[in-house]
Amino acid sequence: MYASALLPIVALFPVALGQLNALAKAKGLKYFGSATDNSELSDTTYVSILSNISQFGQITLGNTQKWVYTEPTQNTFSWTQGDVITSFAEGNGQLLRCHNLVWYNELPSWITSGTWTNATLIAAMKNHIANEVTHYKGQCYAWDVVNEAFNDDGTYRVDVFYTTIGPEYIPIAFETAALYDDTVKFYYNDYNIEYAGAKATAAQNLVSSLKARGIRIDGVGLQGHFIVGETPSLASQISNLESFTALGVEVAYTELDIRFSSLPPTTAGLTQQGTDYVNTVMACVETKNCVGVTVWDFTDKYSWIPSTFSGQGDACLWYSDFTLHPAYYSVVTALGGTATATASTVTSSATTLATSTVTSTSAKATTTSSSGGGVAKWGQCGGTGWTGGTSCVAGTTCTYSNAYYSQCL
Ligand code: 9MR
Repeated sequence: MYASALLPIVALFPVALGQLNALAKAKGLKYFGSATDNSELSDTTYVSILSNISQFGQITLGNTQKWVYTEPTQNTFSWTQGDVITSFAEGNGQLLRCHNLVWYNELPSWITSGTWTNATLIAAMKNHIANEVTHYKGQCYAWDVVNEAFNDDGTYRVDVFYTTIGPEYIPIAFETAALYDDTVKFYYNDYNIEYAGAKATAAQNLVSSLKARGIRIDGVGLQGHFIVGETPSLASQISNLESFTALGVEVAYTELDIRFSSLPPTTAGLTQQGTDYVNTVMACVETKNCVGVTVWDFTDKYSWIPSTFSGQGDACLWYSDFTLHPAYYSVVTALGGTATATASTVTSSATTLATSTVTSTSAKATTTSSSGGGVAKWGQCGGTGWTGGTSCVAGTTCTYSNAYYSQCL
């Protein structure tokens, strides 16, 4: 353990940082969370981070509550995989966002290739919703009842439900879900509704029309699959969130990730990614009735991006090797935490610390510094409320990232 009882030891502990969920809650959110999937839960490093409630207070099932997993054969239900994740979250004391009940994707072939009438598909959909909501009753904070029902131009997405039942499948889904759980929040969830436009307007019209008919809808999930440098500004995100909350629903960012459209990222790109994450997280913090932010997995190791968008990625807050993106530090700082790379020191009882070599275990996000040299590369050097050092080690410059964060780059 210690090399000597007489010598001071500088322990190479991970950097001391604020933690996302604890900080988000202190700012008034209900949670900062992450999606996960069953196969990832055999990765012990991954699990140790995900289980830490200071870091993540909420879990979303990335896949295994979808229709193809839960009702692979008509009226034969399979909860085994979903239950693994709901038990995991429950064991950690984490909230659950349950995802999803009706979506065009990940449907079993008996639905997509079936021969349906309006009446038979409504019956099948109602049966699915009834069974799934009942099974998970009392476990979920929120349910994504209908997912991604609109095209980007605000028209309805054409899928088996729309083609067979028409747009009425959406009110029927919400109305049915409400019969089976009084307490869970029922959400509509979609992407490209994080800024004003035809699709956001369509989602808002849906909320208004459901409410006008007395059908319960409690929330709208804005997925937040963004691209570095193309993420909407803080002000436009707040104003967009408010256009939803004005309708009497809560909102949440439900699937946040901010990808690079080409790799590897540049230093400037990593700084921009931090700004983009901060603008999104802080938009939620600054909007009354925005309840939380969920990242669509926290590490690039398990991100869906590279397999869907070839050549793109590094969209998460942790790299594939579990070191931290600079954006992590930006978010922590914006949430009022301490984002300076510091190391803990351990000294023997009889000695005092004589050296100041500080080494981080996080290769990408922090670096080695020596005594008297200023803030280390990647460290924070400015921003609202910052009281630490403002000059950087030789070879790096204190670079403005956003109002909350400047960084030695
Ligand atoms: O991350 C999910 C990926 O593992 C699945 O292959 C994919 C298809 O089921 O779904 C991904 O999650 C999606 C989410 O359910 C809805 N919004 C878009 C997400 C990314 O595609």
